[in-house]
Amino acid sequence: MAGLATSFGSGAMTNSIDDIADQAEAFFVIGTNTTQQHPVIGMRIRQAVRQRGAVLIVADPRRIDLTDFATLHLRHKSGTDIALVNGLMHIILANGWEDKEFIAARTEGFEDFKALIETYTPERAAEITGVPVEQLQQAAEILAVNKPAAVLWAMGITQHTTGTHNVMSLANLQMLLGNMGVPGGGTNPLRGQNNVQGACDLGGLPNVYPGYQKVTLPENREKFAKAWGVATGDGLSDQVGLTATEMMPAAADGELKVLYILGENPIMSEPDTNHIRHCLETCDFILLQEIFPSETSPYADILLPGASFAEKDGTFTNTERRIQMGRKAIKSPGEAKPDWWITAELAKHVLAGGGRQIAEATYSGWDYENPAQVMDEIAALTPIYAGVSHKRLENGETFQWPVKDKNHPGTPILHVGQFSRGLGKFHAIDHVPPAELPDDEYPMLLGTGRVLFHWHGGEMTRRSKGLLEIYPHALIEVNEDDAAKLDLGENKRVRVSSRRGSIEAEALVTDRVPPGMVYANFHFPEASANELTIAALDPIAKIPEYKVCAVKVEAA
Ligand SMILES: Nc1nc2c(c(=O)[nH]1)N[C@H]1C(S)=C(S)[C@@H](COP(=O)(O)OP(=O)(O)OC[C@H]3O[C@@H](n4cnc5c(=O)[nH]c(N)nc54)[C@H](O)[C@@H]3O)O[C@H]1N2
Ligand SMILES: Nc1nc2c(c(=O)[nH]1)N[C@H]1C(S)=C(S)[C@@H](COP(=O)(O)OP(=O)(O)OC[C@H]3O[C@@H](n4cnc5c(=O)[nH]c(N)nc54)[C@H](O)[C@@H]3O)O[C@H]1N2
Ligand SMILES: [Mo]
Repeated sequence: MAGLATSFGSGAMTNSIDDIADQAEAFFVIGTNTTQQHPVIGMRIRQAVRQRGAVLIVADPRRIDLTDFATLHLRHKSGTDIALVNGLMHIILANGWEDKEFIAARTEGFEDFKALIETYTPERAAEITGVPVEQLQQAAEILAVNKPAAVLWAMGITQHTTGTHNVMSLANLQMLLGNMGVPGGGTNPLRGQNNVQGACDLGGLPNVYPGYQKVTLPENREKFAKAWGVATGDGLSDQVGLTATEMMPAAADGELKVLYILGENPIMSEPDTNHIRHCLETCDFILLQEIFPSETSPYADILLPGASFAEKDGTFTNTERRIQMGRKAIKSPGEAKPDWWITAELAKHVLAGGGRQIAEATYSGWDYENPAQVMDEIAALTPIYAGVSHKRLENGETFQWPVKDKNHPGTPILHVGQFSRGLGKFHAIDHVPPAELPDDEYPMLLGTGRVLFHWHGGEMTRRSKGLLEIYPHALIEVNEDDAAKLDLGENKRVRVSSRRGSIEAEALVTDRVPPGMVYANFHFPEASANELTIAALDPIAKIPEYKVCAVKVEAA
């Protein structure tokens, strides 16, 4: 789901956690609830502010915990990040605060970009975002004075129909300020799942082979066909495949007949649950590989038991591109097997069933004995992982990709001296409103996300007694003014409805959300935010607009 392609190639942090934490003079934290969702990084930011006086700007519609440590909280309306950042860049340019040397030497497309930015006067930006002009001025000045500044973001930026453009705007900002390729700066998407970075790196995306090698390039297809023993003529497809969010409607249309779902719980995590139920019911055959029976299992024809992280060896690649060893600590229950083993067995059976054989292959042909062999194959075919082996990791080495060869130490900062595409490109990006905004019928804005105590669909965390004691059921954040208007009374139950569905839960009456906004999570099946969300997708990354839709809120 992640894997946002930016103008810098892959969607990865350009810098390391250490160098940002130790060397950023300022942090621009936009759309990441860092202390709750990336607590280690959140703690490092708090320390940088408290212990060495780093300046923190938070841009978030909600008053998240980090705002207590911030010099400035820009509380813009959800879905107006482009207008916000364009407004800041307008002020930077108007004052001559841009890094002229960096722009001349390292970038292109500046003139077109500048022409668009000129139209985002502070007044216009304030009008769209709801942030006062004085705060925009103050934020621009903080970024101009405090160099380097690191920009950090997460799902508050990407989960929009303008997600890719939101990211490009932040890249524009960092190039304008000359904050790229230096310690303490950079564009830093905080990746979510422990190994989402690794999954994207190794081809868990519909358009690339491992290491972001495009499937549309004939030389890449040839290389992998040869290595994998795909018979000539058979060939590897030159077509870009479907994203998870495109597969669901394709299943409902009958275009897609079989779904192999591995480590995902779409009934809880995909947008518009009613629609997802329909998609899964329509699909001919569903194979689900899980560590628990989940809300999705009733839709599966076959459930394959996977071994959990603690029951297998392998690597995780974390948010700062760091490749780390995970080791088997306990035995798997029952018949559970590591995912790599199940997938390899499945592949062998599919090949045999189709009467096909693997031609002479440079690599295994699925006969792996252990995950170290899988990594050897990865290294041989994936330039950014070329120097990675379990042996090096077992010897205590630790590295961030690209790791160019067996002696290469890895790469803590990307784009030092040069961007991967040569010159960094400025993009002229206009504000476009979210797909569905409040109206008379559904007058409030719903945002969705997570809480510290639970993990996504809650399959894992709802099995923990301790966590359930602290956070036993869904809570929906409702502003104090709205709660008073709704006359919620003692039991504080609310019904929240959208054009797609309806949920009932207890309200958390708070000033964390502004008036007119409610915030729900998707940790509990009896009141999951995704009953309400809209399956409107970013046209480039195909990520859903989880962060904005229109709802009506009533006392229940
Ligand atoms: N405890 C816990 N930790 C997790 C996870 C979990 O489920 N539980 N999940 C992991 C995963 S996979 C991910 S992707 C990350 C997600 O980490 P985050 O993205 O930090 O978490 P979210 O709660 O989705 O939302 C982030 C913030 O975006 C803000 N926001 C909403 N709309 C907008 C907007 O229009 N603009 C801006 N600028 N901000 C907006 C929200 O108020 C919220 O504070 O967390 C990871 N860490
Ligand atoms: N409304 C709303 N919806 C969202 C989001 C949001 O902010 N708002 N965020 C989105 C984001 S960023 C994400 S990442 C998704 C996450 O959505 P999912 O990926 O669906 O959620 P998870 O709970 O992380 O993982 C799914 C399942 O994997 C299983 N599992 C765990 N370990 C293993 C393993 O080793 N092997 C196998 N085979 N299975 C395993 C777990 O039991 C769990 O049921 O949710 C998305 N959905
Ligand atoms: Mo995520």
